[in-house]
Amino acid sequence: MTNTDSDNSREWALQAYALLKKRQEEQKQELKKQEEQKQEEQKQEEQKQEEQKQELKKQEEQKQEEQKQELKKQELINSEFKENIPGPPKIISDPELGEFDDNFTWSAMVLAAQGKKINQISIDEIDWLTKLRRGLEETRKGFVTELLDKLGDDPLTPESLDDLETLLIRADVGIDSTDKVISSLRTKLNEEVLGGEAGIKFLKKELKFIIDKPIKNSGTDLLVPQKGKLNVWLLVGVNGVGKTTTLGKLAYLSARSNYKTLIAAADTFRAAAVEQLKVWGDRSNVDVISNQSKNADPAAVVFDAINSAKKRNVDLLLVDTAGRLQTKNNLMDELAKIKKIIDKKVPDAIVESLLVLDASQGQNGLKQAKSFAKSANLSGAIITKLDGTSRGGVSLAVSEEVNLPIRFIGAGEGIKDLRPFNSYEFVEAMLADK
Ligand SMILES: Nc1nc2c(ncn2[C@@H]2O[C@H](COP(=O)(O)OP(=O)(O)OP(=O)(O)O)[C@@H](O)[C@H]2O)c(=O)[nH]1
Ligand SMILES: [Mg+2]
Repeated sequence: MTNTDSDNSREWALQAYALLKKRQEEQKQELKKQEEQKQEEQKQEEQKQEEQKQELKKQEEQKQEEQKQELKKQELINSEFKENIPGPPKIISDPELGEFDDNFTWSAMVLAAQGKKINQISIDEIDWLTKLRRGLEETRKGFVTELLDKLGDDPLTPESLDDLETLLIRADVGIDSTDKVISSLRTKLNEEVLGGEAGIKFLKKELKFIIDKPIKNSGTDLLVPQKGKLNVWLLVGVNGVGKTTTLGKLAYLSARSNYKTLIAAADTFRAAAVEQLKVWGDRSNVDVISNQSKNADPAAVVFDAINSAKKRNVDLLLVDTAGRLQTKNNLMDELAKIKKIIDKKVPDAIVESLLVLDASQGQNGLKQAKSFAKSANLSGAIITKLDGTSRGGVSLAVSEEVNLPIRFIGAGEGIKDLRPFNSYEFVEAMLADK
């Protein structure tokens, strides 16, 4: 090998090395590039994954947001619905505590006699009993006062029984009830001597017995809506006796006792009836279902009211009915139609047909009761306008001759002037000695 060869060889080797180096370098670069590319791809992949993750997260968040919105919407709907559900009645101020007078003492004693403790007595109760006692003053005047005057402290005699008979009839107690009471007294007199006070005590017991009989027969001492069922109370009676007013007071009493209450304005005969009811509904925060169109069918109003009552889980649906129609037959047909709708739509509803009677109509009221009882399948009576009438005794005639349990009594035009009937309080107020 010549130098030149060797020089050439060296040169070649150098070149080869250089080439290899270059190649290696290139390979390295390539590898680096690949690596970088790989990293880049990986990065991109990671980024993509990240993006996907973000996207998924976003979607998830969006979904959650949508769900939240939906929930909010639902809550809003619910709250709107709740707003539509009759709420508690507006606060109606408590009556002021009056003087410590005769009315107060009498009322407190009546409550105590029924087992009430001092800390259980409310101003409302005192106020009511005072009203009842005052209301029955006229009935009492022509009766107890005269009786006590006649009797004095002397024992009862057969003659004083004749006087008592006349007084009872005059107070509209009715012939049947009067006969019953007088004959019991007569029997009693045959057994023992009765002084004036003992006579009054015995009389109270007898009157209470007469009033209590239909109540006991009905199996329910106090009429209240049954929870978990739809209770429908129809208020029926001739015009002007106080159906709508009584319904307003009942709506207040019911809402105040936490029953979900609704009113059906089924008196479509009298144009102003719906407005009158709405005023009462507003006072007690109870909704009124009505149909303002002319000649609306009362049964159709009841149909709508039942649908509404079911939707809102109502406990008590109060139905106002017309008192005057073209004929009495129309009135009875209409009531029958309303009842049919109720039976068909809610067969398990508890239906009460309550006859509203104006005490001041005396014997006329009794006639109405008899005629309604024949055709309207009544389950109870409500006596109104006991304030300021001398005919409160008609309550006894209704119990004895029509066999209707008295469920509520009204003694005034105010929202609180209606109470569940309490025979003890009624008889005590009717025969209070002052
Ligand atoms: N003093 C007194 N007035 C009452 C009582 N209840 C109702 N009234 C009055 O009696 C009048 C007639 O009452 P409404 O409730 O409209 O009688 P209604 O039976 O619905 O009458 P119609 O719808 O025409 O059949 C109104 O002026 C009432 O304020 C009560 O207990 N005492
Ligand atoms: Mg009315």
